[in-house]
Amino acid sequence: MNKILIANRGEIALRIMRTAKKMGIQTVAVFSEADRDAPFVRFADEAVCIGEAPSSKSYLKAKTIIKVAKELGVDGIHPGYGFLSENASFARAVKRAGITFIGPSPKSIKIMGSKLEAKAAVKKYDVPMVPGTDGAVTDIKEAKKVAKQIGFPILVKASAGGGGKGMRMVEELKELESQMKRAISEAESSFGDGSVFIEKFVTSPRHIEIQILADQHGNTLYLFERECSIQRRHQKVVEEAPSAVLTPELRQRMGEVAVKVAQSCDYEGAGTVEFLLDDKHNFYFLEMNTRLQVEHPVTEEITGIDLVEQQIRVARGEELSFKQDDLTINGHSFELRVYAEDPANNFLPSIGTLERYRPPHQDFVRLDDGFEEGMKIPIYYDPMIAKLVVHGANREEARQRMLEAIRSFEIKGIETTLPFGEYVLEHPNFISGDFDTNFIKHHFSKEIFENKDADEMQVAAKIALKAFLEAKDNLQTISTESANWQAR
Ligand code: MV4
Repeated sequence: MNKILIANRGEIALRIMRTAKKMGIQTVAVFSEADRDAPFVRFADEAVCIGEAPSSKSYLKAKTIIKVAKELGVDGIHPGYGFLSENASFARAVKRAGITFIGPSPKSIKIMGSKLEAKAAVKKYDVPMVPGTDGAVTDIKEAKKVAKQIGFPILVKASAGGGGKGMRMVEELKELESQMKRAISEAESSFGDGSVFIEKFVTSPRHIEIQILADQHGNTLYLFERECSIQRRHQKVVEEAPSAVLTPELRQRMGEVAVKVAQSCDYEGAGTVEFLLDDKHNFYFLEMNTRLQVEHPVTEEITGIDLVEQQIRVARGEELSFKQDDLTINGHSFELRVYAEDPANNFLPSIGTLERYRPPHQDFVRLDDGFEEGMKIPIYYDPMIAKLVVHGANREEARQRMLEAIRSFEIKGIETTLPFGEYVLEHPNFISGDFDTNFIKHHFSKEIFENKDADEMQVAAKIALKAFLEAKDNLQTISTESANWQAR
């Protein structure tokens, strides 16, 4: 492979190009009009503008991208994450054009893109799954029967959904019919596939995912787990590896199950198998993501393996150069996603120019970013502006390094989630590792955030006062009161 095209933008385009260059591979960037001045465009050996800012007119234009690739004599396309990365037709079209798709086969993408096909594929591999229906449910009588058997609350999930899209919780029998109808019509309009299934609702799970790597010669390995429970409305905030709660035995069991999931669809390349882990340490297969994930750096930090390099090697047909027993966990890593969002304002996108952008310069810190001082953050794409990644000999050392990095990261001109990250990393439940996917729902309100420097009792008193005054429906008093209090 002499030249690869990166069908993506921002930090991930840069990150992929860095590895390509390290391997002596030429790089081609494709970019939209909004990204003309972006670092990834300059960093590439060649760059081609493929259209207007909206991704439907640029980063999602499969045909245009393949045409550019052919014209420039590209022999591999890396899709990054998002955009076309999990689009089986794109992977197929790339292959048909005589170009290597740096990722799994269209077949693997298709199977894992459908939760029901995924369940069917893993069926004979002894993979634990949440109690529920195997196939699509259309008949309300049958749905009621299943729901009664497994017990409420239940989730109605769209087969074509994922990452939280197309899910509905049903707490009692009398809501089931209307919720199911709604779920089906939503799935139909959002995904063009109205199939839904039912699962028991696991109340306070952790989200643990296993990184896997498979070559074309039948070798499939697991590169341990990432703990991704700290998320807000399905948007991950902090990830870490390893998880603070897995025992070596559980890690091995989950890793081996993840390998089986990958084998069930003849997977090749890098992939991620998602599990829910309940409070009794039962784990259940949720879905498989057939792409490089945003949070892959924490796995790289603890294993010392460059996942993009491995993706390229596997795509070239090479055999993996290490075995499961060669892999060990070295220390601990955290990733904080820095979003251009205002945590004090319901995480609304914060638009504007990076008037000042001075990342931390510190040992054991890796920053994957795609912007520079003076640049405008385009409103057309994901609001994530950087990934701050740290490594330490243990969890506490890594946590201290992350706090230090957050505090020395200077960003002016836009609001970011950096202070929110600091709040999370300092929270007693985060420090102890005692948290689940409800962490932010339970421990965060913008009142706490606005009063970050006050002690806990004071904050609690303020929240109580605010609730009391709101209940009295005395809005005038609230604003005056809280303003006075703040000033003291
Ligand atoms: C669940 C669940 C509880 N029980 N399934 C959300 C994203 C998608 N991958 C599946 N999701 C969930 N499925 C059952 N049977 C809870 C979630 C869930 C969740 C999962 C992972 C990380 C964060 C989450 C936040 C809310 C709900």
